[in-house]
Parts: sequence; structure tokens; C-alpha cells
Amino acid sequence: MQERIIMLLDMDAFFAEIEERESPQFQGKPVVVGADPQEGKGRGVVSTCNYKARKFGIHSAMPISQAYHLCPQAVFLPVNMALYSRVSERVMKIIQKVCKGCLVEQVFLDEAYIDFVLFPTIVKNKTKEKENAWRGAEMLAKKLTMDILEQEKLTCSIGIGSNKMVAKIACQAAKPNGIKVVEPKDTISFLSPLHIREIPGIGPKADIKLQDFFKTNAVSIEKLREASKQDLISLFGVIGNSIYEKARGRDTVLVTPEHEIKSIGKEHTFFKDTRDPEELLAVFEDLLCEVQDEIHKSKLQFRTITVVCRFQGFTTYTKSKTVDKNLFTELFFKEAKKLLLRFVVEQLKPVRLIGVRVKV
Ligand code: TTP
Ligand code: MG
Repeated sequence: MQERIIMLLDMDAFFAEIEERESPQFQGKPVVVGADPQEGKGRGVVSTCNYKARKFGIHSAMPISQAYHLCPQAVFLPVNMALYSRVSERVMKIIQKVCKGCLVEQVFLDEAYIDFVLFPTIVKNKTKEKENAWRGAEMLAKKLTMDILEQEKLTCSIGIGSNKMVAKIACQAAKPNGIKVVEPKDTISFLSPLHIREIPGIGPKADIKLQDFFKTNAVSIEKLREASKQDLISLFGVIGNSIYEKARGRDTVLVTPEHEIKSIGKEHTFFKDTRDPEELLAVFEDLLCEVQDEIHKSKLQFRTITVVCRFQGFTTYTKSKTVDKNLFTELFFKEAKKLLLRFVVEQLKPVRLIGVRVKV
């Protein structure tokens, strides 16, 4: 199999660091982002907290009331998703720019996997040697952390390994604000002492099964390698095979570029059900314009147009048309309107909702 160099970049305490950056008076204080603690009586959970608050034992998904009891003097802030999404977009643009030519897969708002080896020019041109390709990846990681800090005043951590799993675990080990490179020759020694819960996919239930199996209450990855493939398949079924591979630092999941938007769609629910063709068409034109805007931004080629109509009584129908992708832009409005008109002719009930969706 082709040797790869995979990087995982994950922003540190993402929501909390953004809040600290926006309000310098919070700097140096424990900051918790999530539900309102209501002086310890609040419901809901912690979304995240900065590393200062983590020292008090606070973490993501913890009940907010518990977080309040652990550190009542912390700054508690509500989630401002619109702000975090804007920052995420800018961070992803920095990554795309620095890692031009690589495969980049965005995961949620604050993580991205980057695969260098499929586009070897970046790291190999300069050096032509494998050893130096790893140094090249490390240099690129340093540039990324510096650019993000300079342009966004935020820190991130980066793990580099020969597959996604090793990159992910290395990134965790690098946190906060660090870079950890695990070359293939060091993968086993890096993984061995770690707890099995570091392996993505081994959750609390699998952990308990493995504690029972090994008759110990803390199973390391080294210990996990003592189990045969058959043992693991008996314990976990088919995923036993992938656990066996992961314990040996192997993972074949590929970095999939994120511009895999396969469809774009918009819909509108009428305040009052209607059969007025003028009203239907005016709303529909607006939807078509919005979808066309997004088609334009996505730079993708689409082929299938689907129109959805929900009638009074909640029955919902769809009609689709597939066109030559080269003609799509020309035909999009015309074909979509034809589909809508077919609904109006065929169905006599008033319309509750209309929508349009396009697929690649
Ligand atoms: P993470 O990357 O898991 O966490 P983080 O960036 O806050 O901290 P670090 O990576 O340094 O460990 O998640 C990214 C954001 O996602 C996080 O800032 C808030 C949000 N989030 C939740 O809202 N709920 C959750 O349970 C988790 C884990 C994250
Ligand atoms: Mg993060």
C-alpha cells in the first residue's frame, strides 16, 4: 500500500478561545461556553471550556450545574454559533491556502484532515526523499499554526502520522498548541503505552468488555495486541477486525475532500395554503435564485433537479428531471418550473410547501 502522510489539525478549546479573543477582559480566566448555569440550578451542558477551566475538572458534555459547582468563579457564556461558523470558515480558508494541492477534509467546525502524499509535489519536490517528506510535512504544520495564530489569534494542535487514526491520536497528544509527528517507524512505540480508549471507536462499552477479557481495569494498546483476531471478532463481531488492525497502528480510511456537497436545496412553507399560481411562482422563483446562488458558489456540476410539493393534509410528492450536466445552468429554471406546473395541473388541493433540490 502507498505510504501516506496524514495530518489532523484541531483548534484548541475552539468556542472558548474565540470568546476569549473577542473579550480581552476574559483572558487568563476560566471560560465555560454552554447552557446558562443559573447559579448551579441551570439545566443543559457544557459545550466546551478553555484549558484554565479544564484544570477544575470541567469538560464538554458535563452538566452545566456540575461545572458551576466545580468553578463558580468561571466566566459562563452562551453559545454564539454564528460567530464560531464565521471563524471556522476563515480558518478553513487558511488551511486550503497553505495546503494547496493536498486533499483537505473538514470535520465539524474546527478540525481538518490533510493528506499530502497523493499530491507529493508539495513535500517531495524539494527533497525527493521520504525522510525529508516527513520534515516537509512538519514544516507545513508549523506554518499552519503560525498563520492561524497571526491571522485569527487562535491556537491549534496538529498530529501527523501515516493514517487518520495515528494523526488523530498524535493530535490529542500534542494538545494544547503543539505539533506531534509520529513516523511509521515510531508508530508502535507511540501507541503501545496508551489507554485503549485513545483508539477512535473504542468507547466505554468496548472498554468494559476488554477489561473483562484481560482481567485488568486499565487496558493499554500494547495489551490489546495480545488478543487474536478471532478473540476480537468473538467479542465485537465484524468490527473486531478493525480493532485488531488499529491496535497495530493500521487504518485504511481515506481522507475525503470536503467539497462533497452532493445536493443543494431550499424550501418554503406558506403561511396559508394556496393554489394561486402567481403566488406559487413568485415564491418558487425566489427559491430558484437562492439555489442558483449556491450552485454558483459550490463550483460543482449538477444533473438532477427535484421539485417537492406538500399539499393540504401533508401528502408530499416529488418530481425529478435529469439533464445533461453541460446544459444544466441553461435548463435549471425552465425545467424546475415545468415540474412545478405539472404538480399544479395534476393535484387539485392547495399547496402547503414547495421546494427545489439539485443533485450532482
Ligand atoms: P472539540 O475539538 O472536541 O473541542 P475543543 O476544540 O473545545 O477543545 P480541544 O480540541 O482543544 O480538546 O470540539 C470543537 C467544538 O465543538 C468545541 O469548541 C465546542 C463544540 N462541542 C460541543 O458543543 N459539544 C461537545 O460535546 C464537544 C466535544 C464539542
Ligand atoms: Mg478542537
